[in-house]
Amino acid sequence: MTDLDAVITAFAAHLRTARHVAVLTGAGISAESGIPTFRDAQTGLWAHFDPEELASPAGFARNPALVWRWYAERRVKACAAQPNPAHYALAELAKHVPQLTLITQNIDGLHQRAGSPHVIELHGSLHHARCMADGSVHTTWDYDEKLPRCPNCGAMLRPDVVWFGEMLPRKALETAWEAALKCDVFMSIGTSGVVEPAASLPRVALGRDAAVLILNLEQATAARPPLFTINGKAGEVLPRLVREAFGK
Ligand code: BV8
Repeated sequence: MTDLDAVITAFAAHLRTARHVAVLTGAGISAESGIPTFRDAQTGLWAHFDPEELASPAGFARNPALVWRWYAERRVKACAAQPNPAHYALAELAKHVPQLTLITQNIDGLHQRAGSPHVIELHGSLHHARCMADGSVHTTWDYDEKLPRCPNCGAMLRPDVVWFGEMLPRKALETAWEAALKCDVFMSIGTSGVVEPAASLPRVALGRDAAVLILNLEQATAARPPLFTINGKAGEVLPRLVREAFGK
């Protein structure tokens, strides 16, 4: 039995008896859908832009057309992408545990398309734009001189995402924090765990003695239960984990 087999067997046992599973996902869960991770996204035209520069109020104020072009391209990629087995495994897992809270840092909407019923989007969505004047949120918009305009008042729209330096949606963050405090099993999938306050969620769960799995491609650190680490692809590991736990 390999280390991976042992961790999957051990963590599957926690899933089988879980009362409340909380899951935090990052860009890595969408990588196998062909969507570059946040830091890998800087290729081609974007190679010489710092994502934190583009994903910031100052970056948008400086060059709204450039930032809109970046989000428009990412939106096209997200719409063309398909959920991968990792997204579907989490949708399947929700059918087998009493309570599952799915929290994502991603803005691509792939969890919803995989059938996950309630998705907490901590950092907003590529598929929404917000009016900078009246705060209305839109799922379709027209461009005027390369900039989307509010159909209500004509003011400029901005991507309805959380930029660096901006507060997260209060309800989303409260729900995520409460899930990390109350869950008995926590999974962190495909995130480098750099961006706060999302990055603190696994630590909050661990502090409450939840069983915690960190699954990404980073060099797995030595871990002792209730902390488990797997260095592996979410699209391969998650389906195995759900099958091991529930035979599905
Ligand atoms: C805020 C939306 C109050 C836009 C994003 C302490 C407390 C609070 C705030 C801070 C703090 N310290 C610093 C801050 C400020 C800042 C921050 O955290 N900065 C970092 C750089 C240190 N936080 C904020 O500004 C937040 N606001 O807290 O407001 C405040 C403000 C200022 C100062 C104090 C308090 C707002 C943060 C939200 C920013 N918006 N996204 C957009 O997408 O365009 S962040 C964006 O980057 C993502 O949403 C995500 O959160 C993050 C990227 O992280 P990952 O998803 O992890 O992706 P990454 O590429 O890094 O890693 C991919 C991972 O996947 C890797 O681990 C890889 O191994 C793995 N992987 C790859 N392939 C696979 C895989 N794993 C499995 N399978 C695979 N196939």
